[in-house]
Order: sequence, then structure tokens, then C-alpha cells
Amino acid sequence: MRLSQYFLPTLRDTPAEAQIVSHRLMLRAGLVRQQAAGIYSWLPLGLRVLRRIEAIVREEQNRAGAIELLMPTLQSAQLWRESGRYDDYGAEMLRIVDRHERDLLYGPTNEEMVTDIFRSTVRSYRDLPLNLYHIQWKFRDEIRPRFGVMRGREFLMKDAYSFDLDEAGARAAYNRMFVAYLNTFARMGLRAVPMRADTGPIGGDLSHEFIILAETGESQVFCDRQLVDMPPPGDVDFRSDLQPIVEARTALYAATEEMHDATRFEREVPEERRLSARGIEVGHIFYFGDKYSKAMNATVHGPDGVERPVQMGSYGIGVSRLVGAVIEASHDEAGIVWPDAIAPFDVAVLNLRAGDGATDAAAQHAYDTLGRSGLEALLDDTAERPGAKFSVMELIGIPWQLVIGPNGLARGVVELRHRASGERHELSLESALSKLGSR
Ligand code: 5CA
Repeated sequence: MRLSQYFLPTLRDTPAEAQIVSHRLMLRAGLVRQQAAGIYSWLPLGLRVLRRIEAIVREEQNRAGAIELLMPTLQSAQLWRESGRYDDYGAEMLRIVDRHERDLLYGPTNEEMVTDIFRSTVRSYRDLPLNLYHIQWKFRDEIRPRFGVMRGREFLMKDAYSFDLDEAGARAAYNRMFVAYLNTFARMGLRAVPMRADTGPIGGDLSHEFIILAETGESQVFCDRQLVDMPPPGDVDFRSDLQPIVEARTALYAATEEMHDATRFEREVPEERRLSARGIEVGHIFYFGDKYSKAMNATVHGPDGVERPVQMGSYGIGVSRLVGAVIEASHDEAGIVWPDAIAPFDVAVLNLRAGDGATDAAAQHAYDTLGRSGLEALLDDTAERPGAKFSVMELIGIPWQLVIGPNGLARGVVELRHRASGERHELSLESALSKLGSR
């Protein structure tokens, strides 16, 4: 992509309405634009990051055996009357009436709809286990939308729903999502700690929130420090028993504020390992058994021929929230520092003197070569001053900057800068390209 032909509306000044660093940087770097309270347009650079996060989530869901479908954003109120949640959900639900006076709603979550799909298609235990997920926009009329995309009203969620014959099967499904979540967040450069959590309007008795520690987090969390340093499970066989992996993480104390038990915390965790911090919830998983299947009559025949309500769980990831959460975890005074796996571009090529024949040719050559190596490059071919170019690149946080200027070229060198470490090296253009291409 050539910056001269791109749409990257960055802001020099800090927007007054943004209270936390990720929100400020998302507005300044031209990732999003607010359209109404808690409702955002995703500008091209932000959309690239959102899509990369989505792709990681999708890959890890598929690896764990979940199957993607796509349900609509608008739902019929009828389904929610069956579960009893049409009244229970309260003011957070955006209710809509169509021209035929039929009650609709903009989905805040999809337990009812997916249960309806299940009951109309699946009859036998032979079709289980089943886990269906989608990545779709949700709407919750939050009282206090704030912190940009972190607590929006319209937001992108991955939500998966598991169906099993019995509790043991449902627990195995829960464990698969638990493990998949640890790997998913690790790939984005995040260490997410699973913590026992309250189930709220989703219901059920077993639930974990996946929490990123950050000063600007919305909730207070308490855990054993050892959990923060535990490596992700990595490449596991999802057909095997995952209980030991889950147990290694759930045996240590970790709880959100609503579930916190100070006496237990002090009894179970030695003082030097007690961590009390702010956290951002990036995922939340629930096991709620037959809460929806019983109310909505979603049953299967077991091997014994007996018909019973299917056992269910649901598993959410805040895809759009993650963009903000990653920035909270990875930035400096100059701007965003994207982890490689979700950066909007892999490399920025800075042409310091656009219009100069030799510099243009070298920059073009770099851009073409990087493209052939399968890297996505953003070529700054604008006539801006070098200083302005550098500050925009620092702000938007692309992992590598390849700086090409007439003075360096005359000496046969370019500069390669690494955004995260700040390291800079002068080397020949060809060495720089082969270094980038071999990463
Ligand atoms: N049906 C269940 C699981 S699929 C569910 O809705 N769970 S949830 O309410 O916990 O939401 C799942 C995830 O969506 C949360 O962990 C959080 O990361 C994200 N999320 C929830 N509310 C918002 C919001 N207002 N803005 C941005 N992300 C949100």
C-alpha cells in the first residue's frame, strides 16, 4: 500500500474525550472514529488489525473443533420469550419493532438462536459433540459506554456454543475452549489469566473470565502471581483429556472481584505471590447445562433411547475489545507497538525524499521485493518532512521501519528500525530486505 493513495487520517493532538491511552492512540492513529456513544466506524488501518485478530481467533477455534456459521444481528423477540430472557435482559437490550409490528431485537448474545438451530436439526447423541461459533456484531445498550472500543455499545464478538449429551461431555467441551483461549491470547502477545467469575445474565454455575492485567482495567482481580507467568499449552491434541492442563491453571487462586474470597486468598496464596491488580476481560466462558435447552425443548436421544435436554456451554471473546486491550499492553510515549502477529502492516518503507530518482527507485524496489516475500508493506511515498514521517510511523506502530534516504544511499546503506526495541542498524538495502524476508 502506498501512503499517498491510502486513507490514514491521523491526529496530531490528543482528543480530549479519550480517558485511557488505548482510546487516545486509536483515535490519533486513525484506527476508529466515533459515530455515536459507544458506536465506531473502523477506518482502514483499524480494520486491518481487527481482521488479523479475527483470523487468529478463527484458526484457534477451528483447531479446537468448533465449526463456524453466521447468525444475523437481528433476532425475533419470540425466541427470547421462550427462554424468559426477553423480560430479564432489561434496558441493555435494544428492542426494535418492524413495519408489521413484530418485535425484534439487536442481538446482545446468541444462546436462544443457536439453541433454535440445534433443536430443529439435531435429534441424536450420534451428532454430538457439536460446537458452533460465529464472529458477529453485538449490541448492548450499556449505561456507560467508555474507553472507546473497550466498552462499546456495538462490538464484535466471537461466540461459540457447545452441545453435549451429558455433563462429562460438556466439561470436555469447556476444557477445549479453555485451552484454545490460552493459545489464542498468547498468539496476540497477551498473557491472559483465567479467573473464576460470576455468570451474570448468561447463567450457569461454572464460568471463567480471561483477564489481561492492565492499570486501566475495569475490574479488580486477585490471583496467584505464578499464573501470570505460566506459558500457554501450545500444540495439544484436542481429542485427548485436557483436564490436567485446565487443572494446573484452576488449582491456583484467581478470582474476579465478585467471586473474591479474601480469607481463602490469604490462606492459599503466600504473601509474596498475592497479586491484586486491575484487569481487562477479553474472554468469558460458561457452562450452564440445560438452562436454555430445557426451556426451549432442545433434546437428543441418548444411546439408551431416552430423550433428554442437551447440555450446553457458551464461550465469548471480545474481538473488537482486544484491539484496545493489545494497545493497553503494548505502547510507549510515541505510540502503538503492535505485536507482529496482529500488526496492520509488517513493514513500513519510508522514502525520505520522494521525487529523487535514486531514492524513489530504491524504495520501489524494496516495496516490490517485500511483497514477493509475502510481507505487507506500507510505503510512505509522500512529500512530508522526514520528522513528520517518523512520528506518524512511531504512532501507528508497524513492527519494522525501513528508512531509505538520499544520504544513506550515497554511502550504500539504508536504516532498519525495530519499533519494539528501538534498535537501529545501518546496512545495505539487500541485506535489510533479506533480513526482513527471512523473518
Ligand atoms: N454468550 C456469552 C458467551 S458467548 C457472552 O455473551 N459472554 S460475555 O457477555 O461475557 O461477552 C463475551 C466477551 O465480549 C467479553 O468477555 C468481552 O470481552 C466482550 N464484551 C462484552 N461486552 C462488551 C462491550 N460492551 N464492549 C466490548 N466488548 C464487550
